[in-house]
Amino acid sequence: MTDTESNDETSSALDPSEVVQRHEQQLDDLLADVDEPTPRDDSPTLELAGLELNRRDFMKAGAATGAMAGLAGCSGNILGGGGDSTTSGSGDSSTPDHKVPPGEHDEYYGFWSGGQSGEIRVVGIPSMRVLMRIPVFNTEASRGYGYDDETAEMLEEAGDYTWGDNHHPVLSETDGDYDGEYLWVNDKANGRIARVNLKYFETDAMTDVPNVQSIHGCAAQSPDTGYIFGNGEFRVPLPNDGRDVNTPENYTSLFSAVNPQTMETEWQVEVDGNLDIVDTDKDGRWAIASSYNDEEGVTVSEMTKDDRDYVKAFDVPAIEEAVEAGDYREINGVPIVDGTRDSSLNQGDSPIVRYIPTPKSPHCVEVGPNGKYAFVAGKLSPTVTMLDIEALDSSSDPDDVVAGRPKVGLGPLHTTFDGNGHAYTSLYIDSQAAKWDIEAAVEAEAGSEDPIMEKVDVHYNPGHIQALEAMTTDPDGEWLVSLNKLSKDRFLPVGPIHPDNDQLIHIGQGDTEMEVVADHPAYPEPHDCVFAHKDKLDPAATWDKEDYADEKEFITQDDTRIERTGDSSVDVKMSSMRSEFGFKDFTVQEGDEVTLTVTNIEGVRDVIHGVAIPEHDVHLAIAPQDTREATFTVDSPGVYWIYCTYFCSALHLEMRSRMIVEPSD
Ligand code: RUQ
Ligand code: CUA
Repeated sequence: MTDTESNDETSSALDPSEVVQRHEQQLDDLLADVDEPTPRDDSPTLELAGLELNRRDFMKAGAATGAMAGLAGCSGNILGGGGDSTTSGSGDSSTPDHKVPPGEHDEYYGFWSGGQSGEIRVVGIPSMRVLMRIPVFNTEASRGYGYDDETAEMLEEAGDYTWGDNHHPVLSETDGDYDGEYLWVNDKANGRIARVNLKYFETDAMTDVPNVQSIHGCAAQSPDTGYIFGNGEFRVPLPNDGRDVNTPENYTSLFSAVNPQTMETEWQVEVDGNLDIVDTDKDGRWAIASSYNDEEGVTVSEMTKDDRDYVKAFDVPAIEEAVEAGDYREINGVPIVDGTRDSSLNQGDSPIVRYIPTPKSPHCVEVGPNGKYAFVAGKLSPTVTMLDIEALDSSSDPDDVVAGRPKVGLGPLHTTFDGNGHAYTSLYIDSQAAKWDIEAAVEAEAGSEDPIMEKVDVHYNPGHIQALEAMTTDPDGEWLVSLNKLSKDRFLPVGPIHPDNDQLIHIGQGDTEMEVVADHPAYPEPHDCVFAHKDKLDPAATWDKEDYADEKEFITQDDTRIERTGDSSVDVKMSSMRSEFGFKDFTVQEGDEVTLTVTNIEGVRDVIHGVAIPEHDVHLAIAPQDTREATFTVDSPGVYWIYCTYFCSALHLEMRSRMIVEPSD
């Protein structure tokens, strides 16, 4: 144990019920001075016969015990919530069918971050069908990702980690609307940002952001994707090279601005506290980041000691000016501007970073569709603090920046929007989605529940909540997804690791009652999602070989050849088509390093050929008109049947070639 750990933070040999008690106690202490929102007359209640439970008690423990889990099983009825099966039989005839008939397409693309799986998932909305998984920080054999030379090198150059923890997918914008070109996502585990090319639905770039350990919040600068912003969450010594290891007060959190094209980090800003989530206003001047642990502690009790933490509003042009003027220090090749409270750049009327106090260890920031307010959900405070973005510039008193503070319920984490002036906030502790009126919240007293219009139960413990195109200036309403961290009893039991539960909720244009219409088990642990109408994307049906002409040769049947490039290196280049490879066989020598280049010369959509070489850990997946390469060493003499792994025709099984490895003498 180091002397920075305190004894009350460690738990030795607690039995499971003590763990629950300890957690409850910890939350009770934290929430002691937080009033539970009074239930509305029409809101669901948990007053069951003989059971004196309120929702807060019930959900706070995450229904950890068997009895509670059993109770939760009835909650679809008891709590008056939506569907208690995969799809609810709605009584409300205004709710459209979310099912999409066979052969028909969904209206929206949903891009889900895949959490610890490191991937992006493409989900059709409203059907919630998973259409594709795009590997990002993970390797994925079915797409050959991390197996062909190009993607393997990209992963290697970005730190050579085998996994990532992706949280916040963001779409590229032109003129404030999705242009369907790229998606970026952060890696909380290793401080990386990756880019997915939406022509090919494939990760095409990745950067290991210097000087940070963890990137959490990730946002594209509106309206034209000027930067990708990344929040360094964990405070670490700067640089983290062994200095200051035992002086946490010297650790630092950095806000990073990454060039979306080159993926280089252009500048960073050092701040107090640790950064959490970030969004930008609609014209790109302000990047607004939430922050917890402004106490700069290293234990739970230290991190939650104060009632306030400080949102950091970064004045992007002012920071650019400071960089331009040489007002920075450079570490690991990146200009770092001092944005801490005491920085000379933060004195006077136009600080480069504004610090705005908000209660209490808040979690998210989302900027609403008209760009007027940023919504900061309180997490340990039952409120959402609305910041008036215009006042960031005009007012010197941070309190004047606060435009409203409705009391929404317990554990507010994220907020989303329809196009008609309503906000929807996820309540982690209450396991609910709260709908409220934005302008009514500006009018109301701070802490008022009057702006709350409706609450619906979700199952259980939601994190992000997203409505269609809610992050644009023109949200589409209609559907909202609640990404619930826990599913407990909602699905057939599959052992102790449960799926998450992404629930589809009908919201209409904000004029109808919310209705949970579908449960959707999700592989752990999606964090967030973002939606784009299908007309805003234009994915390629086959590869355009011009797109890789500078990097790889397109190999036709006629170009199929083998070339010795050195004493123990050889290039094998061949075509593939139904149902043969360019070579029926080829011969290499024991000890050779083989670079195999294979082109799929087909032009027909959806005819993919795979190239597997048994016992050599080689797998390529090659879409029509694409070319992939794999480099490997042949150490064992013998015959190896190269085969196609995609069932491409009736002669697929016969689509083979032989690699003959001759023994060296
Ligand atoms: S986080 S559940 Cu987006 Cu990483 Cu809020
Ligand atoms: Cu080509 Cu199977």
